[in-house]
Amino acid sequence: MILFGSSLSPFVRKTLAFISEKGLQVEIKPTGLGSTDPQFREASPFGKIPGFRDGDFAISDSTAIITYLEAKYPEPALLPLEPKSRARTIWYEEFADTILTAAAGKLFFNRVVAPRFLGREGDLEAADKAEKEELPPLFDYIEGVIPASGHFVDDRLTLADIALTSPFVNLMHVGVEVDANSHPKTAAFLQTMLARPSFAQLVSQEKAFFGG
Ligand SMILES: N[C@@H](CCC(=O)N[C@@H](CS)C(=O)NCC(=O)O)C(=O)O
Repeated sequence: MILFGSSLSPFVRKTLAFISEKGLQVEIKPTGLGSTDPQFREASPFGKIPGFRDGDFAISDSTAIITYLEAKYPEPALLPLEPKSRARTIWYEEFADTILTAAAGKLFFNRVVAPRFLGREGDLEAADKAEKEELPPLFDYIEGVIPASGHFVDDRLTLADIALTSPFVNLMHVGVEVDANSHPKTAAFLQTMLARPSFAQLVSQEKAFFGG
């Protein structure tokens, strides 16, 4: 199996952590934004990362890749079968992928991606505004819904936990940490998740990349 992308993308990181939690191996083909590599574009026609290939099957989109892998390798089950649990897992994944990543992405894109990878200044005002206005209600929402078990669905590890952790790594790279005083359950959740080998390895590689 081949995954095209870079774990600096929250979508790629989510997919890689999922693959690791499944106990699967994947070859990572480092692929940046805008890559025209024909192999990558065959998997990802609109050039978004991650792209994926398994033999003659190629597809893009983190959710599509994860759906394929969960169906092909059902154990350990990371996407519950019970209808309500399954729907909740997908809700948290969607919340993480769209609402949380949309806000976190404004910080990461403008403070990191634009200056470091695109050679231009980011919109720092937009980043500051997202940090002050968009993130706080999202952190409050997460703190309010996290169960005592520290797992979002079924009191065990699911895709929901993996998806919710990933964008926080991008926030970490721009110096935004969850305050353990105001959001203790979220801070504890992230500490536990980031200590799992599935995330710890990726995060240490990313920190090394940023010279940390
Ligand atoms: N829904 C997609 C989103 C993928 C995505 O937007 N990736 C970004 C990087 S974080 C990207 O490739 N952007 C480049 C572009 O939009 O051209 C997924 O879950 O994989």
